[in-house]
Amino acid sequence: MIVPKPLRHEPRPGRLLLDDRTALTADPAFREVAAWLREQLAPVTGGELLPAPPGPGTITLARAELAPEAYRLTVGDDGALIEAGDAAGAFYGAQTFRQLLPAAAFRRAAAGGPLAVPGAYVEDAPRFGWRGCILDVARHFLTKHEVLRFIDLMALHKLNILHLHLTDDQGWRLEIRRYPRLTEVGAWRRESQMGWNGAMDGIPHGGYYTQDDIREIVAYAARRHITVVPEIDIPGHSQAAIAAYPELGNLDTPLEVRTTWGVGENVLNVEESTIEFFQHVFDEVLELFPGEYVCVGGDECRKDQWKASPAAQRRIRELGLRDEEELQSWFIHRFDAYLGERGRRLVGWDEILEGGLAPGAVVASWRGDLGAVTAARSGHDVVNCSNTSVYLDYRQAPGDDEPVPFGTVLTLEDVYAFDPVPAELRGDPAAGHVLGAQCGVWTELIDSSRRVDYMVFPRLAAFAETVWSAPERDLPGFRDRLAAHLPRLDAIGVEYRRADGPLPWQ
Ligand code: TNX
Repeated sequence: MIVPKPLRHEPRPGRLLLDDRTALTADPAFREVAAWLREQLAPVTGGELLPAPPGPGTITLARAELAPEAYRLTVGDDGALIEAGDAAGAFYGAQTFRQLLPAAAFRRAAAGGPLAVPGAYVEDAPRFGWRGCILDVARHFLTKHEVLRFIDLMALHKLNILHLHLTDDQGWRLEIRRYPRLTEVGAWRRESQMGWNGAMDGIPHGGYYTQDDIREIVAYAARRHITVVPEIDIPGHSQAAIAAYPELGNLDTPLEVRTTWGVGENVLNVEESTIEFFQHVFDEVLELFPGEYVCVGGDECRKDQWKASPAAQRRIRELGLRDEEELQSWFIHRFDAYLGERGRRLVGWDEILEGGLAPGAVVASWRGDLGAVTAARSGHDVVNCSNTSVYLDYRQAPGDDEPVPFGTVLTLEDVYAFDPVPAELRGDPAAGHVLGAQCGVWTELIDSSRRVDYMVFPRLAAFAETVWSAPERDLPGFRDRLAAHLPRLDAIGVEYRRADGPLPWQ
């Protein structure tokens, strides 16, 4: 019972017994995957899984002519064979192999006897190349260790993109050497609003990642075949940066790091010095994040201050623009050009479609399916992040006892029914522009790692099937797989939402 569902999974005669003498041998191209698998299995078998020639009882990672990320796994009396064409495929084969073991194999202690792996043949490859999750560490900070743990949980579900939302009105979470106040001031807020419209809690909140922390997170993710896509959200959602450097804003009066939720009116000004400031920020971001994609946000930028600002109006006239929408588009284009010159691709929320968009830009579409359809039809690659289907900050049930009672109800079944290719695009060649999907973990009301667990699991298992598995849906089959999967989450120590509702919550 493997999650996400593989393309093919058949029982085979025989079984493999793992114990402290089990050997593990790998093609040199898969050395890192072998090291990772040893780290997972050694505490459980009590052995070192030393290399040995393929033979009875041995786990072998071998190369084969297979597509990127694809793998084949064969288990029988004479051992386990994981075949792949690249290290990512070998890694996914190793993840599936772990799931063939009893759930006790997900603990970090000896299983107390040999572990039986039933004979099996698995053939597998992902449906989409972009299998992502947005983690908002700006509204509520997650410690480095919590992020590393989250990366492991993503990898268990064969996700490969961590979109890290590093900045917002309520916090700036990334050390920038050139502008230390971004974290000295921008990483801390006085208090937070309780509930979407609630009273203030009076409790200071904050935290940030040093550049060394980020290098560690990126390397840790890379070893699990996950690319971290950083997001620095501009020109809206920027109040924490303006609090640190008031010259970035449109007002004469100082601002504090925002303490309430919702879409704020404090946005960046459009001075050349502000664009330069953020290009300097991105210079450091690009050093830290080697992946091709870099997100500049671009969502929910209110135009009130630009309308009232003589400087912004002058800019509109100088550039011959029609209105503030075009000003925002011009702003985003500046960063598109900047990133393009450095061999990167811009990712932005679907508002970047308004007022024209640079051709290479990738649209992260969040407002239902609409942005995805528009972006794909106009020839842009798109990642479907639909808030009506995969926003995991939305409540899971209507009850008053939901610990995070935000948004419309989005059940496990709703997430499972999601298709990254919107219905309107089916049969349309433009569907080829859909790179995949990302679920969203926005954290206005998710103020701890425990709550992340509760909101994300087990819905992440359903989401993983929508991006990895074949498009056909089989809800009873998914429920069976999930029944086998939950004990794995229990063994890891994930406090997921139970089918019968929340446990008493402090
Ligand atoms: C919309 S998704 C936002 C976020 C919020 C989220 C809450 C997006 C681009 N903007 O800033 O956190 O809704 O669900």
